[in-house]
Parts: sequence; structure tokens; C-alpha cells
Amino acid sequence: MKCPYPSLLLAALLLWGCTTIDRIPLRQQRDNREIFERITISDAARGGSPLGIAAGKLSGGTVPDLAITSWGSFGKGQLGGVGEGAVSILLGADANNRLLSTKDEYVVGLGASGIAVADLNNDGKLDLAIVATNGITGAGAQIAQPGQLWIYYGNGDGTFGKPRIERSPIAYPASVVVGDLNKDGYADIVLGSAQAKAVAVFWGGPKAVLRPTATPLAGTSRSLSLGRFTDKDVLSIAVLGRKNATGGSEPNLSILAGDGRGALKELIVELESQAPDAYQSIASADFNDDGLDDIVVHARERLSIYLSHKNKMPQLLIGYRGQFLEGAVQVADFDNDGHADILIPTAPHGFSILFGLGIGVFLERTTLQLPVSSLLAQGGSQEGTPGLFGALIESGGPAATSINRVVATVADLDGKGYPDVLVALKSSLLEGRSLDSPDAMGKSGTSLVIFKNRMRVGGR
Ligand SMILES: [Ca+2]
Ligand SMILES: [Ca+2]
Ligand SMILES: [Ca+2]
Repeated sequence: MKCPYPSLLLAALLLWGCTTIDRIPLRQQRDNREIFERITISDAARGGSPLGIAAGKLSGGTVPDLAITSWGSFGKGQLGGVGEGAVSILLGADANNRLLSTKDEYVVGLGASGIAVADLNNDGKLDLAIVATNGITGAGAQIAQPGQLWIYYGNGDGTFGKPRIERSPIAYPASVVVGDLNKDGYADIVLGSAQAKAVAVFWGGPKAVLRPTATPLAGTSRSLSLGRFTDKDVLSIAVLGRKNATGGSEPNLSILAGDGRGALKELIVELESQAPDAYQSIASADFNDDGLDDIVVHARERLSIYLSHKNKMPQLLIGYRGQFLEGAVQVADFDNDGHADILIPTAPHGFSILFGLGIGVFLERTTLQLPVSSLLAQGGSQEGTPGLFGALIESGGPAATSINRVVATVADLDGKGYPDVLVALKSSLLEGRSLDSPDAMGKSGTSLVIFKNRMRVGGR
């Protein structure tokens, strides 16, 4: 494999990194039993097929609230039928110090999956941008259009008004990220799709006007990450997908480099391997503290760091081997040392956190295990059966399959500077639940597992 060395001083460290994670001489393998406290909130939300989770101060408090999407809710049925998705709002710790309490549920088109929290209309209150992959609403509705963007504008108290529904310019969108790409002060909404060789951007504007465009790409746009990859002052879009929407095709990693005025120019990053279907997700952060965001690429058996260089293509620095699960790799500073760390779903059913040194290299890790039935965990996912962590997708176009992914986000639940890990999963997967319970149609709810970061107490 390639493992280029930016300097001789780093060579020894990088040689470590070129081996597997397990063989890295860990200075101190942190023990999650000491530094993360696991809390399970059973049936925290309705809808048994969670596919997205996001955190933000939706109710205007000092700690974040949560929003969890469910592909098909079969819940209240505000639109009069089965088959609609939903988003559940969970309020953060209140005066009584309850950790999270369920606030409300709102309808979304079928296939509610990716979700982002941001102020989309510049009123100082956080809003929700949610992708409905299929976009069906109501009983008996035909697939009117392959995919929608649903926006719920926040009232600032954790409640939301009527949804705004926009047609997606790309088919079957599943992921969404938000940022101001053209530096006009209005948030822009980016949608990605595992089925379309393009990204969609809804350009924000005064009075919440949204102008949608589709930008063609060399590959599909399964996973998105916004970052300052080519210029410290300009946001660009990193996109991971496949060169064709069909299975077995080669992966593609592109940077849609912004110019700060709304133009997007595609740069294709040379991936270390062209193995089909191995690549899962990307995330970005400044891993070597030079002011430019770098990219972490999550494959099934490999985690790779690509460092950015001004006006050049990001290049592979280092790779770590492991057995990684489907789900999104994420970045946060878990030990609050100023260096970005990585959270990645890891077999059999949990996470690894890799602690960064600030030079693009990660030397320590800790593991977090989910309290799921080991019997189910061995099952894996098959088409037509409930996915391990995610949803049973009953029907509906190319997305008709079970999704077996870990749905998690990172947020500092108590506001003390140490991020916690929040996982949404089907309640029927929890340890001790009956394996033959009829969960597939959303009859059981979504549970929340919180890994509360106690590093400030028992850490370094
Ligand atoms: Ca707003
Ligand atoms: Ca903008
Ligand atoms: Ca750190």
C-alpha cells in the first residue's frame, strides 16, 4: 500500500499507522467502562426504523435537543395513511435534570432518512432539513417524485409549524448537509443520493427563497461532507459514491471545490483502493492543524486519512485496518485537547474512537459496545428482513432493501465541552427483548443509547 511520508520526523509514527489498528502500540488503550457511561432510554421515540439523528438547541436551551427520523413511522398518520415517515423531537435535559424527554413527532414523506439542523431562514431559530428518499405521503399515494426535501422551520421552543416540501432535483436523495457555500449569509442545503451521479444544492436566499440546482459528478453521492479543503475561507463539498449506481462498480471520491460565489468545480481524489462496494462514508475535519479540512474515508475494512493541500488534491496519508460497520464516520474532539478525533461504527456492534495527535495520525483508541442482542448481531441483514440497526424498507423503488446501518450523532449533552455519542436504534434490537416481536412494521419504537463522556472526570 501507499503510505507517503510528509517528513522524516513523522516516519516512525506513520510506519505504525501503516499497520493495523490492533497492532499499533497503543500508549494507553482507554477503557470505555471508565470514560463513557452507557445509558439506554427504551422507546424514546415512535417509529421503528430510525435512519437519521441530529442534535441542536431546538428549544433554545443551553443544551442540545435531538431529532430522529424514521423511514416509515406508522404512527399518528397526520396525512391519513400508512407509509409515511416521521421525525421525533427529544428535548435535552430539563430543569428536573431528566436527560431527554420526548416532545413531539412530525410527519415526513416516506423514506425519512438524512437530517440536518441549521437556521435556514435567518430568524435565529434552528430549523430541520430532512430528506424523504421516496417522498410518498398519505395512503395509496403513488410515487409522485423520487425524493423530497422537507423543511420544518423552528419556533425556537422545540416546536415546528407546517412543513415546507420541495422536490429533489436528484433521484432518491438520502443524505443532507447544510452550510453557506456562496458566502451570501444564507444557509445552503446539499442533498446526496446513492442512486444519482450528482448532488443537489438548494441555494438559500432572502425570505427563505430556495433555488435548487443539480451538479453532475463522476460518481454517485452516497456520503457528503462540507469542509474547507482547498481554501481556508471557502466551503467545498466532499462526495463519496460509486462510478455507477449499480452494485459492483468502482468507488469515487470527489471534491466539489467552491469559489465562494456559488461555482462548484469537481476534483477527483485518487483513492487508495478501487475495490467495489467497500466504501461506506466520509467525514472531514482539520486533522493536522494546518487550517485546511482533511478527509477520513470509511471503508468496510479500512479507515483512511487524506490530507488536504492548498489548491491541490487531497492525498492519502495513512490507513488503519479494522472491521467496520455501515453507518457514518464522524469527527469530534472527544477528549477536548484541541485535536480532532474519529468515531467509527465497528464490529461486532459498537464503535471505536480514535484519538488524534493533531498531525493526521491516531494512536489511541477506545471502544463502545451497544447493548444489542448478540443473536441478532450475528444475523446481519438480508433483503426483506429487518436490518440489524436500522430499518426494514418494505417497498419502494431502488431503495427496497433492508438497511443495516448504525445511526449515531455526536453532541455535548451537558454543555461541558466533552462530546457524547448518541445512537438511535430499533427497540427490538435491545438486549432482553423478544426476538420474535413484531417490530418490522414499526410497532415497536426507537430506543436511544447514550455514551456519556466522562473523560473530564476519569480521563487524562
Ligand atoms: Ca430558522
Ligand atoms: Ca448561501
Ligand atoms: Ca481530541
